[in-house]
Amino acid sequence: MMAPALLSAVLLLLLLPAASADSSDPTNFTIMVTNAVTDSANQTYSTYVVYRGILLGGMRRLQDSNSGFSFTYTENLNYGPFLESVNGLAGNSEERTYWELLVQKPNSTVIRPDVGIGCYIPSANDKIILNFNRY
Ligand code: B12
Repeated sequence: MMAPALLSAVLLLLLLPAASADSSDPTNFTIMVTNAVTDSANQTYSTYVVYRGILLGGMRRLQDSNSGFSFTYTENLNYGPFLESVNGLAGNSEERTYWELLVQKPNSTVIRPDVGIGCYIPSANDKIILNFNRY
């Protein structure tokens, strides 16, 4: 029979690698900028968030790294950050254009999240699609 202290030490050693893989590895994903209005060329960037970090954080990190990616947002009282412009191109209510948030999952399905950039939590290998579109 194993002594309780030894048993605890063995259990801890078995559990530690799993715990650290969860919380200390960055979650890598890409951001693709597309334009359904003018059909201009797509641009793709790579960034990351910390464990369970929000998309907005990964976008800020990318902007701060001088990758050529830039964006602005406005603050909505109820829903938080509303993505206003990407790489100098802004949505416009008169022209009924906006930046749509889509996500291509690693299995290739594309979802349209029901939250914005301040609430969406990227998963590893997501392709975040910022798509200039009409409504
Ligand atoms: C119309 C609408 C839009 C229009 C708004 C433009 C316009 N001038 O009409 C457009 C098409 C741009 C839009 C876009 C999006 N929307 Co919308 N939208 C609505 C809807 C149907 C009505 C809003 C409204 O007119 N309210 C009445 C007016 C008087 O109140 P208001 O405060 O002035 O409304 C403003 C805000 O709602 C804001 N807004 C609209 N959507 C969103 C989303 C986010 C994240 C933010 C911060 C603000 C915001 O735009 C409105 C006009 O200025 C609501 C659902 C509902 N029935 O309420 C969803 C809703 C607000 N949208 C939602 C979402 C998720 C989005 C998108 C993220 C979808 C996507 N995946 O792309 C994008 C935003 C992306 C970005 N650029 O950040 C969610 C927000 C939930 C949440 N907790 O985040 C809602 C609740 C619908 C849902 N799925 O449940 N939306």
